Order: sequence, then structure tokens, then C-alpha cells
Amino acid sequence: MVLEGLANSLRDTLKKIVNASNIDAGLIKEVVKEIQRALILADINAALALKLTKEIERRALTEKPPAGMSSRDHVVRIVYEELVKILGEARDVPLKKHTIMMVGLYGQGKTTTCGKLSHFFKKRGLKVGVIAGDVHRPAAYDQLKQLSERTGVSFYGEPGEPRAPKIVREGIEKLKDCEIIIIDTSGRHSLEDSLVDEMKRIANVAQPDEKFLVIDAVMGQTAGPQAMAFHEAIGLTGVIITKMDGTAKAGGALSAVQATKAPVVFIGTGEHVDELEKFNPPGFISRLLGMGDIKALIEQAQGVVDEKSAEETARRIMSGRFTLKDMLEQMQMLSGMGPLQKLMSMMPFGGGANMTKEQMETAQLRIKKFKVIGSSMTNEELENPRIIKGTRIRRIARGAGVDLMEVKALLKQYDNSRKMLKNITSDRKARKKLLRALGQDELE
Ligand SMILES: Nc1nc2c(ncn2[C@@H]2O[C@H](COP(=O)(O)OP(=O)(O)OP(=O)(O)O)[C@@H](O)[C@H]2O)c(=O)[nH]1
Ligand SMILES: [Mg+2]
Repeated sequence: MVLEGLANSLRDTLKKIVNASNIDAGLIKEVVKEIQRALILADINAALALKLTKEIERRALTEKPPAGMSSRDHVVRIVYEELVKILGEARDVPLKKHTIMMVGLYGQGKTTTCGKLSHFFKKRGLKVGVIAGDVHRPAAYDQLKQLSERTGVSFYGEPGEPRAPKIVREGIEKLKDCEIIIIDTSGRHSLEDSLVDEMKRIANVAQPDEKFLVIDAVMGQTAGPQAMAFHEAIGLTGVIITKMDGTAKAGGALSAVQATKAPVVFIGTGEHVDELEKFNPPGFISRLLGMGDIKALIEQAQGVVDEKSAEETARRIMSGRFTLKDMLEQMQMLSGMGPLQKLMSMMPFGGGANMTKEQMETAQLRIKKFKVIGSSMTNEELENPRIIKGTRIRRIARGAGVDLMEVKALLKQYDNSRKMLKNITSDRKARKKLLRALGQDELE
């Protein structure tokens, strides 16, 4: 896991809040100190860490929890919200025709990330081509060519040609039927004039929509000034931080780059082509803090999940109507609340109260994936999943960035759940048992 040390200490701290018999100023002060220490250990700028924890303390001591939320949950929610703030907003990645130019210093991961991005866009159904624009490092051509063969995307390069802009011009012409064109470029030891000059000439020829700076997480807080310097030199549209898997300094790189106005768009979390993530601060922090419960908490605060709607769904389910939308909503609640939790334990996708931590985590991941797939569906499809066939499945998979198989798996899951519910609701004994579990005598 990325930033494992930070994750562990934050989780320990949150546990302290959740297990406290009473939330008082003393506890809040203690917790805030611990968070501060954890942030500094993760290389977050000390002044920023101090500002952040002061704000957590202020809010925790002065804000009243919203109706129906315990003060414990309220404090956890404040910690979450403030941590999300230092990482900024998620940046959109358009799934349409565009050209991407990669820049950066030596060995930061440019070429590897070209391969990862190819894989990312190809998986989402786009036709991708890469151009070997690094003319200085002899092995760069072969490295990118091999990566393109592995990911199955088009490749253009001219071994031996010393003029990068020429290669890029011809590459763009040759790859013109590709929707995504990714240009690899040379690195230098530092941001020197010759590098700036070459980047500018390539950018002139390619007119890229994106100029992504690739930075190694090990740079820590110095990633901030570096991003700023590149931004001033050639105008970046985003930053990709690589090797997030290997260093405790990742927190420093992430937060420092965030402060420069060039948003972090992706993070690299390993050497393989599929170890690239779209950077999404709320999701990132949720995972850091241990996801599920937090997410449910936040939604509870926003009134998305309330007992009334849960009861209503129970009623609808018992009357035999159970849509894909119902299933996705209930899965979301699996992480912890509502009268339907008991019902969930009887469902094939539920698992029940006796799940191990690992099973729970696998279930959480599955739920998350299903939710993403669900969000690519129209309302009509959610209400009436029977219409989801052939081209709709393809469209949904593409929108969610998943394989067709995964959409089919969700539909299968729905089908099984529906059949099982039908059995329960038509079997009098089972129905009685279920109603008792729900704490209700009879539902119309
Ligand atoms: N663990 C880990 N290693 C990575 C990641 N991204 C890149 N690497 C490794 O970092 C090393 C350098 O990556 P390259 O892609 O060659 O870097 P580059 O910026 O193209 O380097 P030059 O072309 O020499 O400037 C390789 O060994 C990669 O496998 C990542 O996210 N995690
Ligand atoms: Mg390279």
C-alpha cells in the first residue's frame, strides 16, 4: 500500500477516537498531535501539517455534529475532510482524441509511464500510439518499443535519428489514425537550457493537449520547486508522480506539487504497466484511513443513506421489486449501517457478520468496482437491467474503464440476488425469518 506508515498511524489515531468513551478537548488535542507527527513523518511540510492540524482542532472543538451523527463520527469526518483539502481536486482525464507529451529529468519514470498510459487508454477502448522522442539515451528506443509490444499499441521511432522534433513530426503523421498519441522525450540531470530548448521545439511540432511532468516520489518536498520550474519553462498541464510504492516521502511530493497549481493527474504505484492510478484525493484519503466506514459516514452526513430510505427499499424488495439500483444502494450500505444490514447477511453478495477482515476488504473492492460500473449506466438501465445487452454492455464497460466480463459479472450477481430474493419472499418460513431479522412483524 502507498504511504503505509502514514496509513497505519492515522488508522491507529482514528481508532482512538472511535473507541473513546467520551470525546473531550484533551482527547482532541492528543489526537491532533498524533496526526501532526504522522504527517511530518510522511514528509508533509511542517508548516502545512501544523496549519492542517490547527484547523482540525478548531473545527473539532467548535463545530456541532449534524443531527443524527455522533461526536466521534463527526471528528473522524473532520479529519477526513481536512486531509482531502491538502491534496486538492481530482483532475479529469478526457477519454477522447488527444496528444500527450511526457517531460522530466533523468530516470524519473517517463518511458515506463508512457507504457502505463498506453495501457490505461487502451483498456478504455481508445486506439493508442507512442512516439520514441528520446534521442539521447541509446536504449530508449528499444525500451519504448518493447513496452508498446507488451501493451499492444502502435509505435513510431527512428533509431539513429538525432533530431527529436523531426521524429515527432513524422510519428504524428504516421499515427494519425490513433486517438491517443503519447510522446516520450529525453531527460537531463537538471532543468538546463538545452532541455528546455528541446522540449519547446517538440511542443511546437506536436502542439500537445497535455504536457505531463513525470516526477519520482523520492524527491519528496523538492518535487514542488521542480514542478514549478518546469511549469514556468514550458507550461505543464499536469504532473505524474511515480514510485509512490517505494518511499515514505510520497506525502511530501504529493502535497508539495499540489501547492504549485500543476495538478497531480496520475500516480505510479509499481513497475508494471497496470500500476498507474488516476489520482483522486477523496478516494486516496479514504483508502489511507481505511475506506468503507468513512465513506458511509460521509454519506450519512450528507443524508444520502438514511434509515427511512433503507426501510422503503426493504418494503420494495419484500413486495418483489428489486432493481439493479436497489442492489447497488444496498451494497453500499453493507459497510455498516441501516436495518438492511441483517438482510445483507443472507444475500449472496453480502457475506454476513462473520466475514474475516480479508473477505471484508475483497467485498469492499468488489462493491467499489460495481459502483463505478453502475455509475456508467443510465437510470433506465438501473431500473430495468434486462435491457442491458450487447452494445450497452460495451458502452458501460468503456465508460467505467473495465472489461466486458466485469459488467457481465455485475449483471450475473444481480440475477442471482434477484432469484434468491424471489425464493425468500415466496417461501413463507424464510419470509418470516427475514422479517424477524429486520425487526418487523409484517410488511405490506
Ligand atoms: N517501483 C516503481 N518503479 C518505477 C515506477 N515508475 C518507473 N519505475 C522504474 O524507474 C526506473 C526508471 O524508469 P524510466 O521509465 O526508464 O525513466 P525515464 O524517466 O524514462 O528515464 P530516462 O529516459 O533515462 O530519463 C525503471 O527501472 C522503472 O522500472 C513506479 O511507479 N514504481
Ligand atoms: Mg526514458
